[in-house]
Amino acid sequence: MLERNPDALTLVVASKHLSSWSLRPYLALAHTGQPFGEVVIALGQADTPENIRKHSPSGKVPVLVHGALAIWDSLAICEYLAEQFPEARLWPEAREARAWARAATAEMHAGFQALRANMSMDLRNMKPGQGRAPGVAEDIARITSLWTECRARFGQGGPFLFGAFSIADAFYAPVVTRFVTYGVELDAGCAAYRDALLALPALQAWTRAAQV
Ligand SMILES: N[C@@H](CCC(=O)N[C@@H](CS)C(=O)NCC(=O)O)C(=O)O
Repeated sequence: MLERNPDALTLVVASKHLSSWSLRPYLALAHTGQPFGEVVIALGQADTPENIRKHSPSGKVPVLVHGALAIWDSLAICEYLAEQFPEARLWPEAREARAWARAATAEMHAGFQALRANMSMDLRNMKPGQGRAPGVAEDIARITSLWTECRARFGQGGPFLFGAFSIADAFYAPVVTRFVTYGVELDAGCAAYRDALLALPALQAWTRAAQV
C-alpha cells in the first residue's frame, strides 16, 4: 500500500522508456516543485495487469496518489495539479492562450492515432526512417503547424508553446522524443521548440532513468 499521508504525492508510472502517457504528468508534477515519490511498473510482464490494478481502477497508468485520493488518466492528473498548485502556472494566465493550450492538449490526448501507432515512444533506441505508415505524415504536418502557430501567437515570453512551460508542453514532450527517435526533420522554429523541451532538466532526468 502507498503512504496515506494526506499531503504525500506519489506518481505511479509504467516503464519509462515506453510510457508516453506517464511522462506527461511526470513533467507537470516536476514543474510544480513539489516533492513526490514514484512507483514504476514494468510493462509487458505476466504480472503487469495485476500490478497496475493495485493502483488504478481503469487498469492503466499513470495514476497520481495524493493522500487517500487516486487520480487516473494523464490529463485529469495535470488538471488536478494545476488546481492544487496554482503558483506553478501550469496553464497560461491569459484567457485566449489558456483556451488554445487546453485545445492543443486535448488534441494530443485524443488524437494523432497514426503517429502513436507507428512511432511509439522508445527512449532506448534510435529508429531513423522507420514508422512512416499511412497517416503519419499528416499527423506530423498538423503537429508542426500547431506548434508554429502557438509559438507565433503566444510564444513571446519564453521558448515553449505558450512562452512559459505549460501542460501543453508536457503533452507534446513524448512527440518531441519520437521525432528524435524516428529522425523526423523539422524546420528551424519547430527544431528550436524541440530543443527547448529536450533541455528541460525533468525530461533529461526521466530519459536517464529510462535507460535502466
Ligand atoms: N488515457 C490514459 C491512457 C493510459 C495508458 O494507456 N497507459 C498504458 C501505459 S503507457 C497502460 O497502462 N497500459 C497497460 C495496459 O494496457 O495493460 C491516460 O491518459 O492516462
